[in-house]
Amino acid sequence: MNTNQPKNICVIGLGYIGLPTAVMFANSGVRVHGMDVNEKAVNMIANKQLHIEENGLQERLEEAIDKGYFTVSTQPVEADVYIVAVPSPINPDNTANLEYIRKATASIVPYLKKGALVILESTVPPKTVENVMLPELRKSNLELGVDLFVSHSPERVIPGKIFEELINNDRIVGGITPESAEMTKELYQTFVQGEIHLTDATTAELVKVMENTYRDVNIAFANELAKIAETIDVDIWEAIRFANFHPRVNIHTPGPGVGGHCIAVDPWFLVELSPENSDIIKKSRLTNNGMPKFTAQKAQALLEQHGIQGGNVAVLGLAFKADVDDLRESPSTEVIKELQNLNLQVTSFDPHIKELQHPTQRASLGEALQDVDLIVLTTDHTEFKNLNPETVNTGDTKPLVLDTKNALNRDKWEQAGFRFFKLGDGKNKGLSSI
Ligand code: SAJ
Repeated sequence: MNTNQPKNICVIGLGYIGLPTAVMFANSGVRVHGMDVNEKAVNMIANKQLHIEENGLQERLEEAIDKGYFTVSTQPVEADVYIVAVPSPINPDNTANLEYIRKATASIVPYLKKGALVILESTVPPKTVENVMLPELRKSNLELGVDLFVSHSPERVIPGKIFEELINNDRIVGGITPESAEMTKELYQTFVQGEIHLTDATTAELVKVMENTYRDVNIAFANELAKIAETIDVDIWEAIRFANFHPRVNIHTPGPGVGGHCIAVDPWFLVELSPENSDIIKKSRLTNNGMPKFTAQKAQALLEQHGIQGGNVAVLGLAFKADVDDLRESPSTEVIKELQNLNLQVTSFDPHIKELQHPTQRASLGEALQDVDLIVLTTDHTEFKNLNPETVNTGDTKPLVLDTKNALNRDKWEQAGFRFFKLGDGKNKGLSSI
C-alpha cells in the first residue's frame, strides 16, 4: 500500500462507475464511504445486493463490506478525497444536463476541509470543472489549488469488463493545478496498473469526449457502408473484415444503432460546444440514431418479400450491447418502437434483463418466439450466439431471421430450416429464398 494514501474516500454516486470504483479502493485497503440519493440502491448495497449487473462486482462488494472498509448512506461524509461519479445526461434538445454534477458538488461543500481532493469521474463537456464545479467549490472558502485540490479523472471502462479495465487501462488525469493532478495519480496508483498520464482538467475533459466521439463517428461510417453494401452484392461484414487486415484501418461494426449512456450522448457535448465546427460529429449522431428505423424498414421489407403483410416479430435482445443488463438508450427499444409504428406485432426477450422492464418483453425465449414470422436479433448476447437453431422452438412455422449484429451462424440456421438475412448483406436480399 502507498504510504501517502489518504485515510478515507467518499464516493458520490454508486452507479456503474461509482460502485466498482468504490469497492476497488476499499479492497485495496482504503476506507470508502459511498453515497447515493437513491435510497433503494443504498439499502440493497448495504445488504450486499446489487442494483446493477457487472462481472466480478458481487464478490468484490461482499469482500469490501465484510472487511469493514466500505459503508454506504444517502448523505456524504467528511473525507480526505471526494470522487464524483454521477450521471451527465443530455436534455431532449441534446444539450448537456450538468445539474447532477452541480448538485453533487454542492452537496460536499459543507464537509470539505483543508487539503481535500475533489475528483470528477463523470464524462462531461470540456470546461465543466471550471464553469460548473469550481464556482460551487469556492463556496467552501478554501483556496483552490492551495487548500483544495480538484481534478478530472474520467473513467474509460467498458461495461461487462469494468474491473479488468479499471486495473489495466491507462488513465488521463487533468488537474486544476499540477499538484491536483499529481495527488490524483498517487491515489489511483493504489490499484491502477496502466499508466496515468497527467494534464490539465479541460484537456482531460476533451480527451474523454473525443474517445467516445471517435467511436461514434467510426460506427456511423460502418453503418453507412452497410447501407451501401445492401445496394450491391456485398456482405459488409466480410468486406470490413478484409479492410481491417490493412495495418492502418480499423473500421467498426454496423448495427441497429448506438446505445448506452456514453457513446450516444457524449458527441452532443461537442456539437453544443462548437456547432459550427462539428458537422461530421452531428451527422454521425443522426446516422446512428437513424439505424433503428432502417432496421425496422428492412424487417418490414423482408416480411413483404415473403408475402407477409403485418406480421409478428420477435426482437432478441433489449440491452444496449452484448452481455450487459442495461437497456438505457438501447437501440433495441428504438427498433421495437419503429416496428410498432409499421403496425407489426412485437414480442421481445433478453436473458440479462430479469425483471420485466419492457411491455413487449416475455419471460422466456420460447414464449417470445411462439408463432412469429420474423426474428430480429438486436443484441449479440453470448446466450444468443450459442443458441442451437435445431432446438429453437417457434411453433408451427419457421420464421425469417434478421441478424443485425452478425452474431449467428448462417449455415447452422439455414440447415435448421430458417430463412436467414443480415443487416448490411447485399448478397442475400431475401428475394432468392421466397
Ligand atoms: N457499437 C456498434 N458498433 C461498434 C461498436 C459499438 O454498433 O463497432 C454499439 C454497441 O452495440 C452499443 C454502443 O455502440 O450499442 C456502445 O457500445 P461500446 O461497447 O462501444 O461502448 P460503451 O458505451 O459500453 O462504452 C464506451 C467506451 N468508450 C470507448 O470505447 C471509446 C468505454 O471505454 C467508456 O468508458 C464508456 O463508453 C463511457 O463510460 O464513456
